[in-house]
Amino acid sequence: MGVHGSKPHKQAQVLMLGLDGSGKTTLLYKLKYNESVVTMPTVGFNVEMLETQHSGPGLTVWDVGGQKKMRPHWRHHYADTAGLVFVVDSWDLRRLDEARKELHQILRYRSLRGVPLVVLANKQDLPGALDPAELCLRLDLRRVCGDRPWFVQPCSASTGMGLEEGFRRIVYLLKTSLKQTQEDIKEKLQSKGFPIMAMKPVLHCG
Ligand SMILES: Nc1nc2c(ncn2[C@@H]2O[C@H](COP(=O)(O)OP(=O)(O)O)[C@@H](O)[C@H]2O)c(=O)[nH]1
Ligand SMILES: [Mg+2]
Repeated sequence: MGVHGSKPHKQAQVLMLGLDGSGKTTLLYKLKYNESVVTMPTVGFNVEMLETQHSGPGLTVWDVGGQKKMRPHWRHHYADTAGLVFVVDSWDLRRLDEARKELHQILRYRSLRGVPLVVLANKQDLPGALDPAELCLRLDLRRVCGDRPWFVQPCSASTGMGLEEGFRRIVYLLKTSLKQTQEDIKEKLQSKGFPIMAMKPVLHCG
């Protein structure tokens, strides 16, 4: 992952959101080029393609500006989103409540129903950063996620720790939720008396 080059066969859109300053742009470029970049507040968005291993879907990752005035634009990206990554500054306890409210609002959108979520508990290199279990409680994730597939990944965009794992996790959740959807469709068809033939997977995963 993180290697740029030939375009992978299938692309899945991953929307990366989070408050301004949580580290979205830093982590995107750390992951893509293994470079620490000096960031400016993102106005608009950055978009990068990431390849994954074993013929999994490639990821098109949208890093959308997180300043308050940019947040109303987040929803324009929801319709095409296969996976959500929400980045949190685990060290900045003063803004956790704001992060929780924004995340809960996102998850209420109809078009994002059931879309897998990975919360990146960023800035773990800073002393006093909340660990994933604490963050999970503070963001009230268990309740708000319901039966949506989700995971909290500790990481540091500065050192690179946990970044690949976080994006591998979203690929894993995408694959499993796709399988689940196919199972649900099969079950529904069967219950309506339709004969079941081998279903063609929508997305071929490795
Ligand atoms: N210590 C530390 N600083 C980070 C980390 N990730 C981002 N930052 C810093 O946090 C600030 C905001 O980062 P940026 O990527 O612009 O946040 P964005 O607004 O979410 O895109 C910058 O000064 C980054 O250098 C991290 O994991 N650890
Ligand atoms: Mg940014």
